[in-house]
Amino acid sequence: MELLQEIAVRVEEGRQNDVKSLVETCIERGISVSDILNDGLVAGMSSIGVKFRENEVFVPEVLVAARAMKAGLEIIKPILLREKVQSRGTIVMGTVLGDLHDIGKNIVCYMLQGAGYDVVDIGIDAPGEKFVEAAKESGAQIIGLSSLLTTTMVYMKEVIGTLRASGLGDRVKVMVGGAPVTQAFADEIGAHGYASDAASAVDVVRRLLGN
Ligand code: B1M
Repeated sequence: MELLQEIAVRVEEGRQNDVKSLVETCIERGISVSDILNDGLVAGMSSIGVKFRENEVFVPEVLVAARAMKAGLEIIKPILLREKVQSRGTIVMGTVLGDLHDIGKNIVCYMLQGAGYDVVDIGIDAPGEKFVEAAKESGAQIIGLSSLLTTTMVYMKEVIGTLRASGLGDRVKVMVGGAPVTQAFADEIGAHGYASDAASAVDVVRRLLGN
């Protein structure tokens, strides 16, 4: 099997040691880090993302694959930064105030990183000001809000209000997601995008950024 294709398969299988040594072999053989990223690591993560959306695999497999992808990413990251391979954009991601659920949010972060975006993960229980501050510092184009509770999803609207009040409202778009969140709710609170799962989140970001 071709090396890059094998990386994709091993990412899907969650075999992080294999991914690491394959990535190292690719680097030794002079394969470009963009190819390793796009045709190996990202290809594997995209494939697992589609299977996850279609209920062919479940959360544990996605987390293990994400870890394997991250292990490979860590090796190429310094070279990527040196080579200044252009990031496709920056997204601030967090779980809103009062909410401690982060498994889904973390998967969304991994998928976005796997798709070539920079992600600033501000964690859980995050107030609106923290999203705004992180967006200012990082120059993010998108803020991603996750919520798993019907009691905390209402806070998303407040975050959008805080963003508008900060003056960043014109430049920074808002994507929302999480089990109780729907497209209708996203429209109601004025979010720019809604994604029901991690693979769709990547599609939404691509649409919002036009890349
Ligand atoms: Co909680 N919990 N929980 N819980 N918990 C739920 C969400 C619940 C549905 C369980 C139930 O009652 N059936 C219920 C919510 C009810 C409701 O509001 N309608 C609930 C409750 C009530 C609570 C507590 C209040 C329980 C209590 O203490 N009495 C409490 C609240 C704590 C708090 O947040 N303040 C609580 C606590 C916890 C734990 C800490 C024990 C733990 C969280 C651990 C952690 O996250 N580190 C936990 C868990 C694990 C769950 C369940 C079992 C699983 C959630 C999960 O990780 N799913 C959940 C029941 C369930 O969903 N079956 C439940 C897997 C994950 C991959 O899916 O998070 O949906 P999900 O993410 C998906 C999509 O939603 C989407 O992509 C992800 C990947 O495809 N997505 C986005 C998510 N964020 C996105 C953002 C995007 C785009 C897409 O763009 C920005």
